[in-house]
Amino acid sequence: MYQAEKPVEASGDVASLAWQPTLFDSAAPAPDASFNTVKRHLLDATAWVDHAPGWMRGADTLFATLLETAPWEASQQELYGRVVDTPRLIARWPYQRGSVERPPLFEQVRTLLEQRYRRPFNSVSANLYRDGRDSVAWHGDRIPRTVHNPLVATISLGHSRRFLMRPRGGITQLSLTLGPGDLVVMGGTSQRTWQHAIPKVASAGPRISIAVRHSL
Ligand SMILES: O=C(O)CCC(=O)C(=O)O
Repeated sequence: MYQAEKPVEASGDVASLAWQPTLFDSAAPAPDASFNTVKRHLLDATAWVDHAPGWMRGADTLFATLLETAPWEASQQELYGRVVDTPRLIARWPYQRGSVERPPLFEQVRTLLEQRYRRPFNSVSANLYRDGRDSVAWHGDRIPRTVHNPLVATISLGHSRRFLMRPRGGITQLSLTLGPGDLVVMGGTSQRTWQHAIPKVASAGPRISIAVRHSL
């Protein structure tokens, strides 16, 4: 289905996206080291998802910073033999790319996740869903088979969107509404035997998800 995404020149001024911060969240970004709000959803005997609502304090501030400073790129992908635009922008912070500095907060997030889940979280990227037409189709993250049961964490910023999970090729079994600051961690066999998606919707403001993965 999906082939590798190929970067193309980013178009459009992302900083001008219609963005209405919530009234109460102008705090400095800070993840919740206590993980107090986390709730585990057991998908089956081998796969699970943790959801911690509001885990990242200051989500609106972080949203505004990333919107302006992240290295957003448009890309294209081959879908059923046709080259189409990927319906979202993606920013990557590879270790070896000296010109793009990772925001220091990412290191704090990584440390907290590694302490809690006892696994390395060694890659970070972000998705920008500009409006309700942007989405991510059903997929499991493509992580080398050498990584046993990879963990994938996402932090949601900006407007709320629905996050769906289904057994590979099956019907939706979990639907979470992800609001600003929510943390999701998918674990066990969830990337191998389950799929996840952010479906298109008739209307939505911009949303960013930061994805932190055990992928090397
Ligand atoms: O935006 C999200 O919450 C999910 C992102 C995702 O599925 C991905 O980056 O592979």
